[in-house]
Amino acid sequence: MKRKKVLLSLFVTLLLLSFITSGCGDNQQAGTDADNPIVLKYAFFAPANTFPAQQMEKWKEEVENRTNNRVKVELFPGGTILTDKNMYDGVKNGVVEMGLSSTTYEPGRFPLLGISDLPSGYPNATVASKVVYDLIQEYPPEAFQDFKIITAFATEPNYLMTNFPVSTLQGLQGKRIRISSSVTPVLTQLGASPISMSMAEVPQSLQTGIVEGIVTSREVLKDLKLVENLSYGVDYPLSIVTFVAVMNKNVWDSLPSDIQQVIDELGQEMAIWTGEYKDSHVAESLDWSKNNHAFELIRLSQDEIEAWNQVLQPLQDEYVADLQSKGLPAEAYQERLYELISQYSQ
Ligand code: 3IO
Repeated sequence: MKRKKVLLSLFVTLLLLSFITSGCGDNQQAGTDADNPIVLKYAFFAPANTFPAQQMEKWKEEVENRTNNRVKVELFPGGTILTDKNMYDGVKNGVVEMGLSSTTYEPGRFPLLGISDLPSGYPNATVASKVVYDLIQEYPPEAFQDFKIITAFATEPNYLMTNFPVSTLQGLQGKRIRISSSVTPVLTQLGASPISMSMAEVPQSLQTGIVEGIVTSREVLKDLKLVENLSYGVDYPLSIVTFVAVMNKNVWDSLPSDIQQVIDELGQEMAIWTGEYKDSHVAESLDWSKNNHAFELIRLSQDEIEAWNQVLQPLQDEYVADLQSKGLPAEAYQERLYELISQYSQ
């Protein structure tokens, strides 16, 4: 009797063991070969044909190639999983492994980045992206402490685009103009009524007349067909918008070190690639908009340029002084900003 019982329990144990080991076979460590890749879901708030989403496609291609497909990247642009409102929190909470959003959309959360977003004389998106990428490495934002920063880049300096012609400050007073939220003081200084919203909401707001114009980079005239509601631009460079792509920290820590190395190598490369893509795309969009939609870029008179300079000039210094008085290294950051702009503009 007793012997039968022992045999039975031995049999049950062996059966369990075989279940467990076969289970292990299916769960073989991901990332060791292309048949069992590490899957990274990567989300963004705006449509797939916009430049930040094109950056994601390029990153996916490079990471998959350079890891021999041991990593598989799944892209979710268009706000399908996370929007600009919950992107970074969603990544932190593990809704997706990676997310791309704009620090400029979140006033107060990234105080030092707010300095480099204000008008600083960037010649184009390539220089702005290189500068912002370096600043983020040198001054890692506290709000990203629990994230791995994957890459960062920026727009070209943004321009005012409207459905009515603007050639003076006077003509802008009280107009409802969309801008991204951290840089609304730019429009307040110019005398307009700023309305902040995500780029994802811009097309409809223009169509329904909620706003009469926008401040942003000019590739969206073509990519989002905004030229259908915007006939004029003012040829005066304003603030930039900064983007940072992040990965969940636990996911990052779990990656094999050679895969981490591939991703780290791509950080600055992607900043440069995106800046260059963006600049060529802006040129193409402007040509297309002028030729197909009679879009007009208005040059300000010298007197007007001086008037615009005068109202905008104090903005950055005042903001820096405020942050400095709160104990942040704002002056050092600002100094480094101009050093990097001049270094990368050569
Ligand atoms: C942007 C955001 C999403 C898709 C395309 C885009 N082009 C420029 C931006 C930055 C932005 O939101 C802004 O306020 O200029």
